[in-house]
Amino acid sequence: MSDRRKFIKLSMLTSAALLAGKKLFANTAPDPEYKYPVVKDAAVVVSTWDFGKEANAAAWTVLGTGGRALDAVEKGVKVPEADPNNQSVGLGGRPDRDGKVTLDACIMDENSKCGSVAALEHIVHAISVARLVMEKTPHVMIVGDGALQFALENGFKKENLLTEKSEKEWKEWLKTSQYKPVKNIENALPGGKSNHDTIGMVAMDSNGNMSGACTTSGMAYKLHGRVGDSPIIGAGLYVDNEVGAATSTGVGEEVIRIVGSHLVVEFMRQGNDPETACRKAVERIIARNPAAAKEVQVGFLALNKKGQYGAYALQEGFSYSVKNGKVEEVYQAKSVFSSKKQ
Ligand code: SD4
Repeated sequence: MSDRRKFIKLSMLTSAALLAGKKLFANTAPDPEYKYPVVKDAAVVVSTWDFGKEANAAAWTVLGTGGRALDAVEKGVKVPEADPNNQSVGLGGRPDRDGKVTLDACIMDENSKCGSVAALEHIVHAISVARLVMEKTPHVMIVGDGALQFALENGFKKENLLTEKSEKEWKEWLKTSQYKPVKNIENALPGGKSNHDTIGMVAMDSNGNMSGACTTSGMAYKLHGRVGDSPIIGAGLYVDNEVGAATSTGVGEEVIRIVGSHLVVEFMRQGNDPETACRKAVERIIARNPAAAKEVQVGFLALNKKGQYGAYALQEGFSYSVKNGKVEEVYQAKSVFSSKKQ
């Protein structure tokens, strides 16, 4: 090929690549509206499930007095962590199949700083260990024995997290040893009280800064060492201070596959409101594996920079709690599948 022909071919290829690039960019460019103006004093906190209401109240003691969202979410999620009757977070959490309570938690602030612990044993406030990882180490994530060692070196107290109640239930479970996540177990307790799982909390403070926290004992009777979505930045939690924040609950394996919380934030960046962004992420799970999606629960919860919030779940029964200057409520999220429709 002559040099001239080579040159023409190359410039044609380059133009085609540029055009393709332009098209690609046009498809992924952020909505021009995505940089929301900061609404002063628009402090708000949202969290998963109905027990989030109590956690939100604790977070509000920080947000309502002009404090930082990061401090608010840590303080908020410490409430269910310390509650022995909440069998899915911290003290009293259901153990793995070997009878060990192993905790997963992560935290993220308005500067994209983040910290995480996974498969952590014997420490009630996994979220505070995650925060310490964020603030005192060059790392994002510390797991297992290393996480315990780090916590103990930093003054955390070693405790037995397995309560009598959780131990009794585990021994009962051992009789069959059937491992299958039960969808909608959140409706199982009398009086409509939640029996689910994992607190994910995201908040915006009165300076318009966002943070999030997520903490759990994970799926009950999991394999020892199993880690879910909750401590994984982007899966169980994601915060982008320009756009918004999201968190998830449910079967973590499904959330990790689609990097769920990050996906929700990206959908918001494209101009979707929080509920639509959550619905689109749920639909992505279904698109990946329609048959499996019918059998499990996953819920997403999101907050944007305007202080708007929304949620969506695979199955009915996912509730979320909201607190701002005007509202203190528990809402039922919409879902794709419903027992009424089936
Ligand atoms: C996990 N996502 O470990 C957590 C559990 C959960 O509702 O949120 N259940 O997979």
